[in-house]
Amino acid sequence: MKKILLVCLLLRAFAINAQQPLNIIPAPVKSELKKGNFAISATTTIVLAGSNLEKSAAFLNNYLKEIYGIALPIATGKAAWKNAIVLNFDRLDGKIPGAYNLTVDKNKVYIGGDNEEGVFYGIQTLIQLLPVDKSATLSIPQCSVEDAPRFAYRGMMLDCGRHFFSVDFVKRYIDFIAMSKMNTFHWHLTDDQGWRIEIKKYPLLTQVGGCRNGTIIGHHPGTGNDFKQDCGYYTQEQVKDVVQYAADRYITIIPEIEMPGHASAAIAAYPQLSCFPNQATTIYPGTFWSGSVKGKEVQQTWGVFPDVFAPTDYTFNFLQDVLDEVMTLFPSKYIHVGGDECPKDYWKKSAFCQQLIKDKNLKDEHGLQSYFIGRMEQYLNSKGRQIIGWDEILEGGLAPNASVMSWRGEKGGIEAAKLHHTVVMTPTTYVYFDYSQAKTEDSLTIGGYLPLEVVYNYEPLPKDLTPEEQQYIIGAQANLWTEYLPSPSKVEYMLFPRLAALSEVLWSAPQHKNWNDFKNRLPTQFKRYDLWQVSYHKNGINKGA
Ligand code: TNX
Repeated sequence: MKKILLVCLLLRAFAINAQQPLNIIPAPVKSELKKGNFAISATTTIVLAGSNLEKSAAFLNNYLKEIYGIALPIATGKAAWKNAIVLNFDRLDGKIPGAYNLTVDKNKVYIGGDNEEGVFYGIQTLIQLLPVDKSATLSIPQCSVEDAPRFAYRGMMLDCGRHFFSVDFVKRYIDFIAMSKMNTFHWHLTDDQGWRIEIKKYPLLTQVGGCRNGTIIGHHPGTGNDFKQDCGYYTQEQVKDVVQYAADRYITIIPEIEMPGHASAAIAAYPQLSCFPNQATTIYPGTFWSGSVKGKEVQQTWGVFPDVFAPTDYTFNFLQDVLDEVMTLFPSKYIHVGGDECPKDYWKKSAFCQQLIKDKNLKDEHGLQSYFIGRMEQYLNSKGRQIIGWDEILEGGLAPNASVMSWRGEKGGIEAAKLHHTVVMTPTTYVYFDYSQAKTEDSLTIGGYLPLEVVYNYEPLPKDLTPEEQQYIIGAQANLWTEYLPSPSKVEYMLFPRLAALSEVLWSAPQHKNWNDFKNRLPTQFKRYDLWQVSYHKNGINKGA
């Protein structure tokens, strides 16, 4: 009897352990709820006790203003720590930037970050302690939190090639990432259906490549064409503004310029980039098309297309020029060069390509793809940057310093980590947010089935790797491809609440994760989504919905 009682008590202790006393997502390392509250009012002062913390204070103030209609005074130096939100540095010696302590007592909120990022993440936790009711007084519970991130790379991608999204929405998306304590925005800027970044040396990229004459209606191959022109691109001034906006939120933007495949929009602008410049774009029978097909066209349907970049000096010079401008805009260590889904049909038919394969002693067209990426890597490395590409860049041999985004499952990532290359995990099976969230979706999606629980239970470190090899997996990222996401509200609908689950995968150590407990914290998060006025999938909690 005594033994049973002991087992029961132990079980209860474990259950309590896994339960978070505060509704914070992602789950922190340690948190404790105390008695009493602290009320933030218009006279509460944000005290900058450490230097360079203005960005965190500004973020909090913007949030308070937008959601609750108040902004707090900011003081520096030795202002009193009473009726205050104190931002400071604590020495925590975190392995990865972003550790922080937060305490709320009857006089103040205290946030001590290991570094600037840590203070910023402490602010994100504070935001989650605020009431989810607009009319309430801003009363928060007294508590203490100790926290630190698990992975260094915590990413989210947005495809602005298939559908263009405004600068305002891109900034909102960056805010969503920041509030999830994530630090990387992968900006997919070029694809077959649109080239979205201004390149001064090649104005036709956006004038021609930034517009398509129509889009198929419904799921591929579709039921018709909408016959609507669809245009849009970001000017370099706008890009600089977005990069700064992200940096103020401790987010790095990795730009992606697709090569050698997914290049129809660039080829429509500059046909010389193709192996067969004079051959019109092939429109396959059954494709619903808007307008005539005079020559090279921006694609109006979804899929993979055979007209890819020719590996000529013209193309390499063009891409180097493009990347020169891209590098002046984006200070990121990584430049994403795509590399996925490059059909080899045209390279097989091209006498030039076949000669190049012989001249360079390459095995085949996969060798040619590897040569292509290798040349671009050499160029980017010479400018002090690193390349990252989709896992197809492994085929035919990986460029010496390349990092890999493993999307076709975890296989590519495992292979690359064994070769001691840095890896970001983004497998379709766990983090493709364009897939359906419910078995029967209420709106059009690309297909697939990726419910919240599957995202939540994703473990980015594969068991097949040794601990030494696992160190090459720097983190993970979810991808939001937008073939079937024509509007910001649809993007949000596919993002939420799966972004919350992803944030916990990336931030919280496995021993602090618990699906049932996450589900208990979710209703508060849903109320916060309502406060933000975003669309979200409400079915997330029901298994098999
Ligand atoms: C594959 S993931 C692609 C994208 C599509 C996506 C749709 C990857 C590197 N390529 O071009 O949009 O599937 O889920």
